[in-house]
Amino acid sequence: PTLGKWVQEIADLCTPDAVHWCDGSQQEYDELCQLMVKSGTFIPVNPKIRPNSYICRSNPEDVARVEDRTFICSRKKDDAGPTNNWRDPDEMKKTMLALYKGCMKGRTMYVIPYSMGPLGSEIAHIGVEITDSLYVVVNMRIMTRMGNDVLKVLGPEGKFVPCLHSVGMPIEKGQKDVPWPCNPDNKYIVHFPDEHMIWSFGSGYGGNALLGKKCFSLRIASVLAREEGWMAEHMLILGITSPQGVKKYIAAAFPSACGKTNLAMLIPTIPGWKVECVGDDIAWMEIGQDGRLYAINPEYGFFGVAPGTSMDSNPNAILTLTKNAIFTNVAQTLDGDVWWEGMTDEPPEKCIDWKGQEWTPGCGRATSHPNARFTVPAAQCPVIDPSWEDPKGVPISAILFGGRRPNVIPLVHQAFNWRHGVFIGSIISSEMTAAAAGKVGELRRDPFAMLPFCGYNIGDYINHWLSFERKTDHNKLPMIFYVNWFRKTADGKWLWPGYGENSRVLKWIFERTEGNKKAVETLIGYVPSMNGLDTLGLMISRDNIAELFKVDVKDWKKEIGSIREHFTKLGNRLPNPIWEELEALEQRLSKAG
Ligand code: SAT
Ligand code: MN
Repeated sequence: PTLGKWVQEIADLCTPDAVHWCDGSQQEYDELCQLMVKSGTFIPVNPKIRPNSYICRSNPEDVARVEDRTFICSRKKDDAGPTNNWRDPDEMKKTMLALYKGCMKGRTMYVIPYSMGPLGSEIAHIGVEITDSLYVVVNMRIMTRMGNDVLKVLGPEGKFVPCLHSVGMPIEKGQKDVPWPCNPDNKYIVHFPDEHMIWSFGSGYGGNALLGKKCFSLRIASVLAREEGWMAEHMLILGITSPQGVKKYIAAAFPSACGKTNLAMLIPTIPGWKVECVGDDIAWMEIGQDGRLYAINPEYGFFGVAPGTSMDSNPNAILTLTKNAIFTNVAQTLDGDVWWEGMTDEPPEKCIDWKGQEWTPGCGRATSHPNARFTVPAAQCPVIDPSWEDPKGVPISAILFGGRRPNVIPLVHQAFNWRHGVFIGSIISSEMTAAAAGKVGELRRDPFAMLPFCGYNIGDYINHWLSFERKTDHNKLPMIFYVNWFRKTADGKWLWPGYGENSRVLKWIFERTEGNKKAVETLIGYVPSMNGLDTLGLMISRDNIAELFKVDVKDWKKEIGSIREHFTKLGNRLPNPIWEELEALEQRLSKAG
């Protein structure tokens, strides 16, 4: 009844031509895809190469998340905190109601009941997205568990997060629709944390429009998690098995487009080790009955960055993409397949680029947008973890933080303890990527890789992290590490090969969680001892290894200034223990010279 009433209210407001309740079936999916083929939104990929797959080209003004158009509308401004755009919720509703009025004219309104997390899992939550975008419907079917089964779990009185989305482009009588409707001048990605509600307008792309993902599973879920004592994090989850058959799970937070998908399904280069994938973007975690931290992947598919994905960089992703995939803003080859920068060594002789124009090598343009994406069912991943749908989650032994830093941050270091680990998470810094509209390459601090995704005051969020120290035995909490695959030499060459070779770092981390002593204490944490990192068979000079683990006092002293500036910006709710960690680091550095 609550759901029906809300759907009716929205239909009255947005005045669509029809309302369609999504049942989530394959037949429905196929029919909707066919509708988009007919309208020119979808181009089928050659079915002999990739069955049941489509290419989609977005409006060039709608290609990424828009952080400056993303709002947290808590009652009090302070509860959104210094890292979020805030607007008064009543004002925002007024503005948006005016935009929503009649906005679905000429379109069908789709109602998508979906579950984040395995149906019926205690950690799972239900949302209902209303949208006028067919693209959103079919992507949500890949990214979430959606349809009739969710309504059954919801029942007549069940709680759900209402998510309203419109591309903001009504079709007037006699007007022809466009392949990618949107409203570039009026984008709003809005969260009402006090009501656990999401309103989005004007964009059809990724996290702006697939509201189960960043909007629900991170921004609103982080609010729920704080209220209910769990964690909603921007983390991949992987399982790693040693040659002795011991299996552990690791969660890792990196900013968008920093290689979470690659790490989550990596193929180790060291013999006998195996990595399996639970999730590539989001982890919901809570303390289990045994006092350990358990994680689920609330998603059902991958929405990964296409450019750079190849049989070399991420073979398991390529093998996942052999069917049932949607490719957005990639190129189409002459034989009707997809291509993007880095997919193969040689570019195609000719292709149609992501804007629909003919492309030849050397023409000076890229074939694909740098934030081009694939959407694909997670279950198709050849190394999907057998426990990836376990409703109680998987026990986490280590948490990794990381970002893109060409210098200063070593390849890997381990926090002294949980509190120091929280400090490390709070200072993550990374060069910005094309995942968000903005200044690509510019360095920014991105605490816990949650800067664009934390739905409340970041100081309170960091305090919530600290509180886990009191929720369970310290020795049952995951160990915390900071990794940086992106170190470069002074002349701009990679210091570390990355990709599958990162398994060497995972191995060291695995062994640390078993109490291995192959580490030395430095001013910033533990790093591998001289022969601690397994480099057998790797062509890397001892100088480079030394460089990768060097803790340069001068560099770190400079870093202190930048961290202090960052902390000051995080505002007066930043917990004292975090300031104390900074002071302790500063003291260790000044004693060292
Ligand atoms: O567009 S998304 O927000 O889903 C992708 C990302 O930024 O990680
Ligand atoms: Mn992400």
